[in-house]
Parts: sequence; C-alpha cells; structure tokens
Amino acid sequence: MRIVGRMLAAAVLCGLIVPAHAQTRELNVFNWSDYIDPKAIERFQTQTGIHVRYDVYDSLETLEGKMLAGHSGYDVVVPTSEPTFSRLIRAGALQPLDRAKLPNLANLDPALMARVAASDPGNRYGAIYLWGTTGLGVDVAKVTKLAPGAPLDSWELLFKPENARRIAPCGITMLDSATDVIPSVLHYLGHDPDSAAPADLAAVERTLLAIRPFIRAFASGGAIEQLASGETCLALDYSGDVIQAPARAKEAARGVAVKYVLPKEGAQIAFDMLAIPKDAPHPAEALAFINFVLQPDVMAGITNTVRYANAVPASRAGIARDITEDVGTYPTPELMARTFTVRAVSPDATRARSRMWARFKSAG
Ligand code: N2P
Repeated sequence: MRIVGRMLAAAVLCGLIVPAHAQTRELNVFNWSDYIDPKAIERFQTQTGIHVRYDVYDSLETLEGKMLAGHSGYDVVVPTSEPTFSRLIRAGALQPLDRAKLPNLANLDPALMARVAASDPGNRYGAIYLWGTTGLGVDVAKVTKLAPGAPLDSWELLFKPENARRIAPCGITMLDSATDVIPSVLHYLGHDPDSAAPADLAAVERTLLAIRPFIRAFASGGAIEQLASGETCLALDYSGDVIQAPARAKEAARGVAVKYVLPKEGAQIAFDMLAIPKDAPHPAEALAFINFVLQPDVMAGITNTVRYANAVPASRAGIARDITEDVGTYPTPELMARTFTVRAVSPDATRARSRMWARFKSAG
C-alpha cells in the first residue's frame, strides 16, 4: 500500500497523473480575436495544470455589453484603456489587481504604464498586454494602379470621396466599430477626437456617408482575412491586424503586399489591458495567468505571433528583427508624436454615435 502510495506520489510529481483537485482548476479568458500565441496557452496549462477556456470577441462594444451585464464567467478580459477599461473601472465591473501576486508587473515599461494611469489612477486595475494604432492597410500596388497620385500616407486616401471612388474596384473595408472609427474621423476633420458637439458629429456623418457607396465590407475584430485574401486593397484597421495579413496570405500560399500606414495627420493609439472582472470565478488563476503572460519570453512569443507591440522592454531580444524594425508595430518617436488617445464620452454621446453608425452602415 505504502509503495503504491509512493509510486502514485512520484507519478503526480512527474506530471503523469494530475490530482483531482488540480484537474478542476480552470481559467476563462476572453480576449480579442487573433490576439494570442497559442503556444503561450499550452505552456501555461502544462506549467500550472490550470485548464484554459479561451473565447474571443471582435469589438469593444461586445466586450463592454458582456461585462456590464455581469456574471460573464470570465476571469481575464482585455479591454482597451479608453474608452472601455476606464468605463468598466468606474462602473465597478473590475477588481483591483493583487500586486503581491504579480511580481512580473515590474517588467512593464513605466513610461507606458504612466500613459494608461490617466485612465486608471495608480495603475490599480490593469497591466498593459499589447498596444497598437488604428490606421490604414494599403495594398500599394493595387491602390496606386487605380488611383495614381493619391496620397498613400494620409487619411485622404480613404476619406476623400474621389480617392475612395477610384480605389473601390479593388475593395475597401472598414472596421465595424463606432468606438474605434469615429475618433479617427473627428481627428482627420481637425476636431477633438472626443467631441460630442452635434455639429462635429454631423461633419463626421457627412464624411462617412460621402464614401459609403465605395465601402465593400465592414469587418469586426480587424480585417486580416479580407486583406490576406485580396478581397480588399484598402482597410481602416488595427495596425497589427494589417501587419499579420501578409503572413496569413503566405500560409494560404497567396502573395499580398499590404503595408500599414500610420497617417500623417495622426492616428489613435490604444493600450489593451489585462484585467480581472469583479465577479471572476477564478481570481487566483487569473493572477497566475497575468503574471505568466508578463514574462519577457512569453511576451516575445505573443508579439512574434500577432505583431502588436508589448510593454515589456526585456522581451525585445526575443522578438524577430523584422518586427522590432517595423515602424508599424514599433513607431519611431516621430510617428509616436502623431498619435492621440481618446477619453470616454458621455452615455448620451455614445448613443448618438451608435445611432449615427447604424445610419451610416445602412445607407449602403
Ligand atoms: C484584434 C486586435 C485588436 C486590437 N485582432 C485593438 N486594440
């Protein structure tokens, strides 16, 4: 009996048998689509014995709806610092992070964490996962053929109707998110990206309606597929999703030469935050996961896979050279100076924006 007991203990130690109580440890992660290195999840499960259920969302609107309804069952979520993360903090939907359980918070770049402290004073509720900008994905060869002379470095490529009209035959795709598109249009028009002034919103609507006939598709969660398949040659999209497209096309043995453009007028920069819902069923496992993800080698693997920048400087050595040198992923200081952040607008303004978005989409 004793020998059997010892053999069992040895088998458990070697990881051959997972004790029943460990088998029940689980973690429910809710993250953006195309936003993880699958190997990171496998490694976490092997190292900790915690089983990960991984779900994805494709817009901040979807995530926020689930969080505010409560009882989502999720333990880790990844809201963008503004407007969603800050709004969820104010609504009491997140719990403060137990810093004692997160030694790897020390790996985060203090300058970047200081930027998100504007949304989360004292950085109590979140750790930066990845960050990126929202700009244009351009298939340069196709676009210049149809619209020679059109400015490839400017929002005018999309927002000037005469450009959009010429480019339309090779396909224009737009992110399907009022939250993520309207601030860029406001900024392009020279208005405050958070403006709730009816006149400014009307100007955005006019700009969008003027190019509506030339938009082929709306994409949720990014336009990787549309760009990789060649079904679109111009997309208003998240930086890393554009940058992932050529690799996706290669996997599918199609060649596409898509370039990410951070427009010269400026682009929205977004920090996506690892956070724990207030009613998370497995908060200890959530902390273990966040701490695991913040290790330099894990973070390097994630950036290598999804081509978004992370906020762990020590991960740099593990990131492929073509990614650290890609100014789409790691913008130069000069490009960084052209980025802007948004703030959460009032519920009334949010409603006005989503009504306008519905009118814009259905005008097609
Ligand atoms: C989705 C990536 C979303 C990034 N593929 C939003 N900041």
